[in-house]
Amino acid sequence: MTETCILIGIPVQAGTGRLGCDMGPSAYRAAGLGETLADLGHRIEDRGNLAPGAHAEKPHPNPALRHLGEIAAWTETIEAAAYAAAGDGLPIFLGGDHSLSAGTMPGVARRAAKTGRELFVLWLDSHPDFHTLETSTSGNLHGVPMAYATGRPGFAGFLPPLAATVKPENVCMIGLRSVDPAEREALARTPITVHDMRAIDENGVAVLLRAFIDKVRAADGIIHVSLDVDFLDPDIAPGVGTTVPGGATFREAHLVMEMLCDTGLVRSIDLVELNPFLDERGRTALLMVDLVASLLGRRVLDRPTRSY
Ligand code: B3U
Ligand code: MN
Ligand code: MN
Repeated sequence: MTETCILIGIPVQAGTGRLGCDMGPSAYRAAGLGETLADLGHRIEDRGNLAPGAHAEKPHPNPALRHLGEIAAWTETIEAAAYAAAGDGLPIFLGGDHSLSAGTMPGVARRAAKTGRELFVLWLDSHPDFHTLETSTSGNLHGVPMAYATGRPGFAGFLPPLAATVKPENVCMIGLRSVDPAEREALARTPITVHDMRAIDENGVAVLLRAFIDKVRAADGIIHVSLDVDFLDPDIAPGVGTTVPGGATFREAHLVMEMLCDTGLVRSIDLVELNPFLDERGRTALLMVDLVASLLGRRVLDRPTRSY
C-alpha cells in the first residue's frame, strides 16, 4: 500500500539527563529515511522540525523535576502537529527524547476519535515511562509520557486537560527490563498489557505481538507504534543515552516490524531516544531506518497475507 509518510522532526532533549538527542532528526535524514521510504513506493512529505512555543519555568512541589515549562510547551506544539499530520497521512515523528510521546499519542488519539477508529498503542521500550510528575525521582520527563497520555492523575500544573487520551486497555508494552518501583505498582493497577524480556524469551515475540494484533483487528482499530531505541539490545544500537543490556535482537525487531506491516493498520510512528553523539558511525540511525523500512513494506519474499 502506498502511504503518504509525513516526516516531523522533534529535536527535544530537555526530557533526558544528557545532551545529544536534539541531533536525532538530522541523523534520520542523513541516514536516508526519506529516500528509503520513497524507494519503497511511498510519497514523502518532510515538514521540517518543530520548536516549542515561548515558555517560562513552571514551579512544582516535586523538586526533582527538570524543564517542566519547556516540556509543557513542546507537548502543546507536538499534540497539535500530530493531530494535523494524522489527518493528512502517516506521520513519522523523529525524536528527540521520549517526552515527545506526551504530545504525539494524545494528538493521534484526538484524530482517531474524530474519525471513529479505536486507537491502540504498541510501546517498544525497555522502560514503561509510566511515572507521574509526583512519582518521578530522576526528574527526567522522558519517564512520564505513557502515564500522561493514558490520563493518569498526577499531572496538575502541567497543561490544561487533554482533549483525548489513550485507553490503557489498548496499550501493549513489549521489551520491558527497567521498571522503577512506583511504575511497577502503578502498572499492576492498570489494564495495560505488559511483556518484559522474560515474556519474549519464554514465548517468542511473535506470539505476544499476534495476540495484540488480533485484539486490534477485533476492535477494527488502528495502531500507533512508539519505538524507543533502547528496546533494542545496546550491542546493535549503541546510540542511546540509557543503554539497558538484554534487549531485543536484530531479528526480533525486524520480525515485529514485518508483522506490523502485514496488518496495514499502523497509522503513526514515534522514533525516540536516538542520541547521534553516542552512536558509532551512524549505525543506530541506519538500523532504525531499516526497521521503519520493514514496517513500511521492505520484504525478502512475498508471502500470502496473514501468514506470519
Ligand atoms: N524510569 C527512569 C529511567 C528512564 C525512563 N526512561 C528512560 N530512562 N530512558 C526515569 O528516569 O524515570
Ligand atoms: Mn522510553
Ligand atoms: Mn527507554
